[in-house]
Amino acid sequence: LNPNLQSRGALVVLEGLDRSGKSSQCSQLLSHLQSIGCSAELWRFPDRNTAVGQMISAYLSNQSNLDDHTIHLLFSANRWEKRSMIEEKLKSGTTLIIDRYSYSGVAFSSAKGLDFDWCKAPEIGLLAPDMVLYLDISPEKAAERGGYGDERYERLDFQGKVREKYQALHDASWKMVDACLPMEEVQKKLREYVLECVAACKNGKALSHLWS
Ligand code: FDM
Ligand code: MG
Repeated sequence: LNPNLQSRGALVVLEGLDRSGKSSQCSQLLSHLQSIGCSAELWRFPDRNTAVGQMISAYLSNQSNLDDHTIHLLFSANRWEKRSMIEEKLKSGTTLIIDRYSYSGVAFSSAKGLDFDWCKAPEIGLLAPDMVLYLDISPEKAAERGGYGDERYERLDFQGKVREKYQALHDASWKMVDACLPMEEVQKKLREYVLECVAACKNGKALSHLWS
């Protein structure tokens, strides 16, 4: 172990379409990490608890209407308002599992027709995840899982567009997991990836920033 390298928690992001199983997989991951004595927390974006988050929540539940650019920037602001807390957590040695991050921001807004690079711009400088785990599912299969709720974006045709945008965003650092595998198998794969990532961060892997 190089003594100049700082040991820290890992920033792990789960992404995927609605009904891909992200939220259940995230909570199982959290329990697993905690059960093996790893300090970990589960966060999600949007974080609906802040003032900005409440505006986002009202928009998603169709209680308010906002210009597409405006809501995009609010989603981004919701990450910026948590940026320093994320950094503190990681530096204190806590691993963060985050349900959605900047990739959702870009995929959902650009799927509405906003310019892809314009959507990426406000995310520049946020902490880059150490690992992105993408739960891959077709919108048709996702819809079979008991259907969508009635929030904005929970429509089959729109989810198809979001998936295309996710495909344009993903790079070699993403781990693609087939979300149609049995839940336990998905969880097993996720655990392997996450443990690998936690170990790398413990051994001094440096934090980086978007978009890297
Ligand atoms: N969403 C989520 C966005 O459009 N932009 C973002 O930056 C984020 C984080 O919000 F439809 C969308 C994705 C989803 C909706 O998310 C609410 P949850 O995970 O379903 O609560
Ligand atoms: Mg949802």
